[in-house]
Amino acid sequence: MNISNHNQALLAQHTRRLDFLKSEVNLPAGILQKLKDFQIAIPSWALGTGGTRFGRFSGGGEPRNLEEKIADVGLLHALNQSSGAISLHIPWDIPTDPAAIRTLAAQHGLAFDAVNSNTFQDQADQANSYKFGSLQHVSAATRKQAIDHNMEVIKQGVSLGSKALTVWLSDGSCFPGQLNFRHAYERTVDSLREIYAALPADWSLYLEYKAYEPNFYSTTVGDWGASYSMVNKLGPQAKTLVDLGHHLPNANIEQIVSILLMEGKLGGFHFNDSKYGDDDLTAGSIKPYQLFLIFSELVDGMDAKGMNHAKDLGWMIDASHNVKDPLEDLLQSVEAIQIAYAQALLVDRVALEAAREANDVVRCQEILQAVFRTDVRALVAQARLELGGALDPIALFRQEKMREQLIKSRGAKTVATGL
Ligand code: PSV
Ligand code: MN
Repeated sequence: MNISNHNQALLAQHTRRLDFLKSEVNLPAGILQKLKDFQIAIPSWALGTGGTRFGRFSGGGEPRNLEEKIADVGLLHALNQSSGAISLHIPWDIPTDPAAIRTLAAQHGLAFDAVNSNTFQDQADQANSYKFGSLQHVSAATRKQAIDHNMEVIKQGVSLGSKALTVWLSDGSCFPGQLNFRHAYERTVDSLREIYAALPADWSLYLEYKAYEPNFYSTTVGDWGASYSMVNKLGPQAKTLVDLGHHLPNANIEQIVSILLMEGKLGGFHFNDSKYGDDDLTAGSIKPYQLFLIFSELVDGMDAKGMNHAKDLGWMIDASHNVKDPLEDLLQSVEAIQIAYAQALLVDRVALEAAREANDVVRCQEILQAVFRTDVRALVAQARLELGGALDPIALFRQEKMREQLIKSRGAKTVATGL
């Protein structure tokens, strides 16, 4: 891939755009370094075309194994220099030779982000079914099986150098009366306690919540309140994970984030976008203003606590849908996240606070929207350029016919593991 030729061809236009931005906006010191440091983990399950329950339309050249998934993320990282980590889902991805997998990832400049357990599907060789839940299950044997699985995932993660376990439970109920909510909650906490006890000292446990699906009446970890109360019971290494698609319609996610951060219990993020529910659409494709407002709260809350933006929260994408080339889609998601982050860094917090204290509602909106309407793409591209990435990753992906090459080497009918 010839990144420098590509950049050379676009350099004059890029410089013009960046100069214009600099003439319009005062760039705070260190903003480029912050953008350069900010890495967003790619989920291994987003590298193939996502399906719905109605069908799956593979675009071809999908990774057939973990090695090929790592190669795909390596390709993304080479293009944008901001996707330097991969998040694995066990057992969709099993590192049979962890040392070799680590070496391969390191060759691509990749680290291993949070490992994800899966007790929402039954595996062929498993003794007890998760049809009626896993960590909440009425049967102690089923709960134990799910706990053991999580412990096994921690072990796999340790062998790869991961530092966090993400637990998402589909546990809940489909009909009123089916479940004793209190028992389900208590059993889940007890099971989580056992998993938490198996965490290495430098690990975190992220407890992800979701309002509904696949259960349609109740979900045991259904909202941030349930997750927050559980992680508080577990201990300091347990934190809440916010997946943008997991809220009831119109939830004020930026406020949720702000409160969790203030309480020291925000652990990580799954970025995506949606119109209706857990649609798994490209980050920033439907509600870019919401994404910016979320980042504005994140930057404000992290700065208030002196946190390191790049390292102190887990940043991951969790999106995978039916119609786009997955790699192009991920490039779009990463860029949308970086744009929102860059804009959040540009907010004049002193002026905003002063306007708030004066109850100047109009001014508050002006301050935020002036930033949101500023085109910061040249700034994000400059960060990529300085890191050795491509000025226009998607254009280069297409120019170099990368999907065609993947189809040629892997075949047109490959299907990656995942949903
Ligand atoms: C569930 O909808 C979820 O957001 C969880 O993070 C899962 O691990 C992931 O999607 C993949 O199915
Ligand atoms: Mn998720």
